[in-house]
Amino acid sequence: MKLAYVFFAIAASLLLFGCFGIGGSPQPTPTPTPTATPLATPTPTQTPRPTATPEASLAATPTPGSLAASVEIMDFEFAPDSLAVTVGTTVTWINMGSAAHTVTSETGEPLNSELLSNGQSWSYTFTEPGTYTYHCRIHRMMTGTITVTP
Ligand SMILES: [Cu+2]
Repeated sequence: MKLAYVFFAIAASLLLFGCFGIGGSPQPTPTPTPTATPLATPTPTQTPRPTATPEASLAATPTPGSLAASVEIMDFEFAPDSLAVTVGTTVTWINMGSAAHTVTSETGEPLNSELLSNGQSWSYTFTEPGTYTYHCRIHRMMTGTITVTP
């Protein structure tokens, strides 16, 4: 009777132990795998609206201080013989011909170069609007006009 009791006790403890071993030891509860947060759906890229091309920029106004123009003196003409510039423009005449020439205004006007031989140049900066006609002192048929606008 006593033996049976011991046996029972052992069996019971084994059973308990076994129970404990199998189901007792708390299995680590699986940490819930974080559900992948859905990637932010890419916002559709805005289709670039065509930028309005500024039409005014086509007519670029020359920067003050860098106004320059030139006239070539040929044998026997000014090229171009008619030139339009804005106030503040410096016009340079360059003698490309073999003969000597001048840039000379009609009486009372400011253009009055010395005699320019081949390769020499002469410049004048126009500060007043107006129409400036000129000629070559040596060859009176050589004429030119500079029109200066504000
Ligand atoms: Cu001349």
